[in-house]
Amino acid sequence: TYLVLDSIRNQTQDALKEQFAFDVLMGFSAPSKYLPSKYFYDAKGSKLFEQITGLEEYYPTRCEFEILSKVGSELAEFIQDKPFEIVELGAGDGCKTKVLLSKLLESTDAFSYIPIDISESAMADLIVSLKQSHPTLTTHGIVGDYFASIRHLENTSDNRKLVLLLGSNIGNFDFPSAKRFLHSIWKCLNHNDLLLIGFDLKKDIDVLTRAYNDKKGVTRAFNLNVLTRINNELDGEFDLNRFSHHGMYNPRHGAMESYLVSLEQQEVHIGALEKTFEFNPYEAIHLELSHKYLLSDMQKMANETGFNVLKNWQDSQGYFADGLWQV
Ligand code: AVJ
Repeated sequence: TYLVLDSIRNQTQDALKEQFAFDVLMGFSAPSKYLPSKYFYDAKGSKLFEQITGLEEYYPTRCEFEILSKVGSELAEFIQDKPFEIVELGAGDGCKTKVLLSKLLESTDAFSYIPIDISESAMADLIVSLKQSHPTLTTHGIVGDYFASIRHLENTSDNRKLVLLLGSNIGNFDFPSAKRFLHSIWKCLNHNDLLLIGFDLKKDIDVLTRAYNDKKGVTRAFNLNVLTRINNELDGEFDLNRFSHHGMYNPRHGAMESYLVSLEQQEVHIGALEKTFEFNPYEAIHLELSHKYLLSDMQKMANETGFNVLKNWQDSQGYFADGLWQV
C-alpha cells in the first residue's frame, strides 16, 4: 500500500488543478515563458522518463546503476544502528534502487523502505513490482512532491535514516535553490543520518547534447507531454506539431536546458484560464534545467548545506558520481 500525502489528498482534485492552472498562468505571463519541471511527471510522463532511462544516449541511469551495484555492499558498513529507514525522494520506477536494496539485504534486513514520488501511478506500479522482487521488505510508499514529502521526514520515527536522492534529480534546481533544498533536508534529519545523492558530472558537450536529444524522439515526446497535460487537464488547444524540442548545453550555467520553441506566430486558448496566449515565431517555453557538477562543486554544496562528505563513488567512465553525506 502507499499513502497519498495529506497535503495532496486533502486538496480536492480541483485544488490540484487550480495549482496547475496558476503555475501555467504564471509561466506563460512571464517575460520569457517557462513551466515548472514537476509537471513532466503525470502517468504518461513518468512512463516516458522510464523509456529515457533505457536509451542508448541517456548515460546517467546506466552509470549510476553501475555505481549502485558497487555501493550496495559497502553501504551497510556505514549504517551500524538498526533498525533504520531508507527514504527515497523521487523514486520513479525504482529500477536502480532495487539493486541497492538487494545488495543491502545480503548483510541486513533490519530496515524499511519509504519511496516518495509525485506520480501516483508510478508509485502504484513500484509497490506492485517491489512485492515481486523484494517480498520480505517492509515498504511504505508516499505520493507527494519534494517539499511536502521532506516535511514528512521529521514526523517519522527516530530510527536512523538513509535518504536517497538519486539520478541527478538535484540537477533540476539552480544552485541557490539546490542549496536551500538540501539545507531543508539537513534540518529534517538527525545527527549521523545519511544522504546518498547522485550528481551528473560535467563532461564533453556532445555527449551531453546527445543525451537530451535522442534519435528516437523520446525526450521530445517527454517535453511535449507537458503541453498535452495542459490540453487534457486545463482545456488547452495546443497543436503539438507547431512546437519543436531543443535540448542545449549552457556552458555559462553548466546546465542542459530544455525548450519548446514555437514554430510560428500563434495564439493558444486555455479554457480553464479563460485566456489566450500569444506565441511569437521562435518564442521559447523553458521547461527544464539539468545542472552538471564537478566533484569540487559537490564538496562545496555539501559544506554549504551542513553535510560531511563520507565518500564519493564514480562510474568507470567518470560520467556520474554518488556522494555519501552525513548530518
Ligand atoms: C530526472 C531530472 C534527472 O535532468 O536528466 C531526462 C530528467 N530530462 N531527459 C535529467 C530528464 C530529459 C532527468 N532528471
